[in-house]
Amino acid sequence: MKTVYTCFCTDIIHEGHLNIIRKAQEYGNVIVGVLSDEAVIRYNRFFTKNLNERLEMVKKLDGVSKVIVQDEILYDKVIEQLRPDYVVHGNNWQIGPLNAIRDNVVGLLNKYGGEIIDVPYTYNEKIRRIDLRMRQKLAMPEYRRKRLRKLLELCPVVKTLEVHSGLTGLIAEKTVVENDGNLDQFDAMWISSLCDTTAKGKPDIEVVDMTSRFRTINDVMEVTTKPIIFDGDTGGLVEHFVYTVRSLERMGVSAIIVEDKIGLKKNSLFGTEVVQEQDSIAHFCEKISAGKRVQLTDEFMIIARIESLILEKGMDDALERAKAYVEAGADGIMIHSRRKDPQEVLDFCDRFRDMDKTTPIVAVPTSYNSVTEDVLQSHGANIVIYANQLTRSAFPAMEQTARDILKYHRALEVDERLMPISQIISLIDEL
Ligand code: SPV
Ligand code: MG
Repeated sequence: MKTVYTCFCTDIIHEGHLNIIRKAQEYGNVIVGVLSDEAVIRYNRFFTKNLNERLEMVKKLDGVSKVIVQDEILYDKVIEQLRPDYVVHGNNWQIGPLNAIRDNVVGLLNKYGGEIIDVPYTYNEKIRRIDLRMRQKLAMPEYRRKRLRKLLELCPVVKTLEVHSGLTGLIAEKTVVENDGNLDQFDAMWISSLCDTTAKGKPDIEVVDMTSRFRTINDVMEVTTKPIIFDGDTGGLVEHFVYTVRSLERMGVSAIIVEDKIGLKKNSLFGTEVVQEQDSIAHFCEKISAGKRVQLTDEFMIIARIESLILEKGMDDALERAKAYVEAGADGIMIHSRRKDPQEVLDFCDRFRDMDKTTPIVAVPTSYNSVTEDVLQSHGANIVIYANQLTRSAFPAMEQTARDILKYHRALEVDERLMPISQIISLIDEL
């Protein structure tokens, strides 16, 4: 009897999957791989069922002789282990980023004469609705909120992109790339105070009130499923901060990052060029503890952001604060720097890890952008935030277009660098 392998990356079985199994049965004994959480998060949406539930779901299907876990997107391990005569998959993997996986399978099967069977992909209105429903479930607060903690367990580094609108949210949500034969996507979204206020044409000085910031969150949440890290600036008065924590947690935000500045906060990238005051350790600890006290779930995170390096108060001050903030209940530490050289951030990470092996570290490599995620991770960073690059790339493009329309008195000259509307609207899901 020949062996047929197919991998299911799903938490719901529909006629498309049954069709694959029927087809596979024509070739031999059917083994189904169930893709692990670690693997799926690099190119698809999260699952709403855990691995055991997914394994049970597939075991119940008629025509399946064995179920295994496939814990990598690429098939090297699983094909070496099973040496299937055939690998069956929907032909949707012949196009787009999934084609990299197909190429990987073709290469592996060619080594010993295995064959690939591309089954016409079943996609109809019913399946579209099922898929949409699963996505919308993931957007619900109870599914979304806990996902950042889950990602911290699953990912070597949680890749986070700045978003400030529904459209930028969709870019963070849907961008998947193939790179060196592997697939990748962002894990989480950062609602930056800089970019949120810039999009509203206002300075980054806490002048845009929380109600307005929450509207941005809501716009993003309406169209995405990925977890959200909210830039809470200084958090304001302790008496106000507790309300912010409660609201964010209820909305399904996963974390707030609050910085240890007080009074009129300015953007950190100005450093000491403007007057900015750092909070006392005792008062900032009080703020963290107050936030932790009002939190209702174990899922929400309050991450303390240390401005000592920005304000040139030195490494020892940064480390002393990190220790105190964790003791006050902080679920993570963000260390910020405006140097071009990543060394001071890496030194902080090393020294913090000497005293604390587990508290997540967040890094924002805006000015020290030569550092890679791998290097940050090797020094103990867990979350990397690309805090403003979407805004900074969109602004010059829009400004140039405005200039050129004025210059030519028509839009023809700018047209070739514009995305067709049909492509933009293909990003947007219809209910
Ligand atoms: C933001 O994105 O608003 C931040 C990061 O707080 S930074 O602008 O570098 O201060
Ligand atoms: Mg900010």
